[in-house]
Amino acid sequence: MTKYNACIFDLDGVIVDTAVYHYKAWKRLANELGFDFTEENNEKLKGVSRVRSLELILEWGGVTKTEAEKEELATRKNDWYVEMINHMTPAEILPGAKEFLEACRAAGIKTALGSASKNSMTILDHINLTNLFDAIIDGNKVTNAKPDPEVFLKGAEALHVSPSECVVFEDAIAGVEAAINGGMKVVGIGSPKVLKEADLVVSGLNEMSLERLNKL
Ligand code: B16
Ligand code: MG
Repeated sequence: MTKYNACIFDLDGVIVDTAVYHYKAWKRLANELGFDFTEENNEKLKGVSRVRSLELILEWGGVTKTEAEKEELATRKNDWYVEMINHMTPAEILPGAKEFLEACRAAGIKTALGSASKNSMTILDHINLTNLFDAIIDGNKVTNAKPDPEVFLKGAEALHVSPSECVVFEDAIAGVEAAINGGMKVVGIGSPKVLKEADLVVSGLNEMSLERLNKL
């Protein structure tokens, strides 16, 4: 018997590191607009939606754009980003992610994806992990961004479980807050100094086991 019936996984920073591709594409856009974009600022965009990311970048660059221009800029960035993720392979799956997903499923624990990315399906297909998720809730299916719990609550609903039966895996502060706001347990992926509110923090899914899950 397992204590929890479902695990919901964020994508970027938990299953794969797509932040490097987001960074390259945003930097290229910022440079075309005449300013630079640092890796430090890129950190602040983890888990943040595409539109909100663009608004923050324009703010940092001291640039104002109309809604129509913003739409064009977001599309331009996304085209470069998609070009890069189209070359992703299963070798880019973060250590332990596939193994932990398989262990969950073998133990009868349902799995869902809960990501802000509208490109989630493209990424999962390229890394060959689509089949390990019972439900996929991505940026195309939600209207409220994390820390709103919508993405995780929709995940629980799709898996036919209550929030108290779920454990969320998240690398972003806003994502950890979203899980807590949804009444779910949460495992932070990253630094305990940053993800202070998580029930447990590990450096990657390679540090997770069903035993640790049951102790939450
Ligand atoms: P897209 P996650 C997030 O993924 C990324 O961390 C964030 O940097 C990105 O802006 C967001 O997805 C939207 O991505 O432009 O592909 O729709 O961490 O929620 O899996
Ligand atoms: Mg993330």
